[in-house]
Amino acid sequence: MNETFQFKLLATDGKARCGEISTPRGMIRTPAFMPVGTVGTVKAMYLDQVRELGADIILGNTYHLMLRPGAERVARLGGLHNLIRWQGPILTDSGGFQVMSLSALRKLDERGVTFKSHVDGAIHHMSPERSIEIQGLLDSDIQMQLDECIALPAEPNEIERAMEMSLRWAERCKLAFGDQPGKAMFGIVQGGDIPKLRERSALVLKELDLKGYAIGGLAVGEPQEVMLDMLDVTCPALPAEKPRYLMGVGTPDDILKSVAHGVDMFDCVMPTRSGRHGLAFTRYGRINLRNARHAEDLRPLDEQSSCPATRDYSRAYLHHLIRSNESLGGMLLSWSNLAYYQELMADIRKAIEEGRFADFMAETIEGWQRGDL
Ligand code: PRF
Repeated sequence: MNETFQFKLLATDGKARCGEISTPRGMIRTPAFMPVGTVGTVKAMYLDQVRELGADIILGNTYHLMLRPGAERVARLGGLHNLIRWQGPILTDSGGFQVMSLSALRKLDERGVTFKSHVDGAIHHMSPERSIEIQGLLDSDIQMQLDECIALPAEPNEIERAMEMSLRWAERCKLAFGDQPGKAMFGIVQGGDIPKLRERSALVLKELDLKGYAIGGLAVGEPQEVMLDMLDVTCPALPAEKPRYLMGVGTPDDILKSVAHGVDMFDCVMPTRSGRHGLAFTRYGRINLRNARHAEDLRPLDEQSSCPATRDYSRAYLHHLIRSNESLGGMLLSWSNLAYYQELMADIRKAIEEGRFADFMAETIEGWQRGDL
């Protein structure tokens, strides 16, 4: 097993890239989709299932885990991997993004972010250094810098201020992280929907010579076209030999198109959260199982799938479970959706390796549009 963190590009096809990140805890095949395990569980899934579907890495959240069960407690319990029984690599988000979206009372300035816990109302302060310390206590393999993400639309001044502060925080996080050969700390490109700011953010982070780069501040209210335009200016400004991670994205369509622009890693609650709400992602596009038209439909979601949830259960039964608020409904649809996402990533990697990514993308989108009826 490799004792250092390394990224190897295996093939490119247009701007799309296929590669491998090796870590002491295992290999991550890219383009990769990382299922979200916010509080130390990929909701409604057994981690054995998650692994079996082909996920090489999962994501955890600093914000949630620091509040409950607490970072120091996780460390005493032997680290996050041992606690949750996931032996592969884990990436943790730094906390700032979740503080801003989940905490009712919060204040952010140069020193970091102060906020009121949504669990017990206690006041917490998180500096860039403390975020890295917490991610270390969790024993996270890929740690993220603390950053400030601005929702769009926003004033250019505000976007620039947050981007510049995020750059200063990147430097502080790099220093706090130090030299850990088997682990990585990623910087996060910000800059909203302004190309010049995106370029500057990427260039300054590039000079910090980090082991990987995330692209943040996208999929926060802007049209998909704007997100893809920002990838167009950001990706070429980042070093080709380092992995690129588009945070919090997205739908299968977002993922496919972002791969075409040069992105290597993704995470999103979409497959699990939508699954719990009755929405299935399939080769035929989205199917809303709450809809009455499925009440007497004995067909499975996709008879050709290798996932039992997708292949063996009738739409009528899934409809009934979702309408009855039964936990099994959310479990089966989370399973089916994560299977679809992982299958999509495997197909994407294969298409890039075989130099037919553009054709694969066109066929896949056509399949979603054609539907199954
Ligand atoms: N920053 C961090 N986490 C994030 C984002 C960000 O900008 C996003 C934006 N899509 C999702 N998660 N730290």
